[in-house]
Amino acid sequence: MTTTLSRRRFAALGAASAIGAAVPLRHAHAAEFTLKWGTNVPESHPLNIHARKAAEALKEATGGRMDLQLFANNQLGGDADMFSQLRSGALECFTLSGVNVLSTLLPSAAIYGVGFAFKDYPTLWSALDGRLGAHLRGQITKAGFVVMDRIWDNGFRQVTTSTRPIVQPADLKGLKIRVPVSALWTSLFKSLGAAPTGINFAEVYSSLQTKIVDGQENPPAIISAAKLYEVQKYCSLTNHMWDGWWFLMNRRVWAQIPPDLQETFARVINAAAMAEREEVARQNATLKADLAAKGLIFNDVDPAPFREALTEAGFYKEWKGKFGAESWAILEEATGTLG
Ligand code: X2X
Repeated sequence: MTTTLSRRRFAALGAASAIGAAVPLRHAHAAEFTLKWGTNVPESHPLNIHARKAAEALKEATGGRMDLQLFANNQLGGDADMFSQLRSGALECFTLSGVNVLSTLLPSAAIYGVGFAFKDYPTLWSALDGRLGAHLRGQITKAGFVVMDRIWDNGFRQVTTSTRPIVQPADLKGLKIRVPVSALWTSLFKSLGAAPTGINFAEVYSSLQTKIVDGQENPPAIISAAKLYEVQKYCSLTNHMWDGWWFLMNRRVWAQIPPDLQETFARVINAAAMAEREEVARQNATLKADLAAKGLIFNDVDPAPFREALTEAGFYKEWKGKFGAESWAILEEATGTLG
């Protein structure tokens, strides 16, 4: 079988060079490197749209030597499952939140998710494509993973509920709200007086539907892709934190890939991340009208009293202590003084 394939490949090469054309080898043989990529959001989310485009671009750029197979929407299991598959090598690539699962192994990865830290995208991207991002990727690398340079955009997060709009911190009091499985997220909402429960994204729709929780928080692109408007009534524009996905690979898998292909891979993935950021920004700007038409009731939120409530609850002080003075200083270099 192998002989037949390589002979065919040889013949194809000969034919192509004889007519001086680009080698149309892409589908003539199986890929040398087949990599599975798991994501935790529905197919229609820009993360998956651009993941599929990246897979095409990679096939093209490597003449079919690399095949990236997307498993979107928690097909391989929830975040915790995919993370352990990544660590064992059963899953080669996983885009995951630094604040969510990654922080269960590497607590310092959560730092960009500190409540109300970033005020807008320009501040955020200059930090994550700059010194803060480099600092975090250094820690992720030390923890044993390969991480691509560009973080993918999930977005600024908004609180949705089935019960009431959130205008003041007092409106969060006692609210049963789903948060990702993460100490920082739980602490943020506890400090604001809510009753948070850590649940993997795979179970969010059903836990809202069955009223295990009354609220959740995510950016518009996810509220839309996961159809959370079907089980939620209010969307309060709290912008309480930003989150994104680092593209992580299993280190042993990466080490088997020759340097030229590694370089092509990184170039294609990072370019796709930049295109995904543009698409998410576009959606987050235009989706409000669309979601309102589907029945979600929106309200604006002044972040100042929320920030004050967090300061009073000792939230910033506690997390500065946990992350350490050095990392906190790098964060504040971008955000200004917190707390
Ligand atoms: O779990 C979530 O809410 C999600 C999809 O936004 C994350 O990946 C953190």
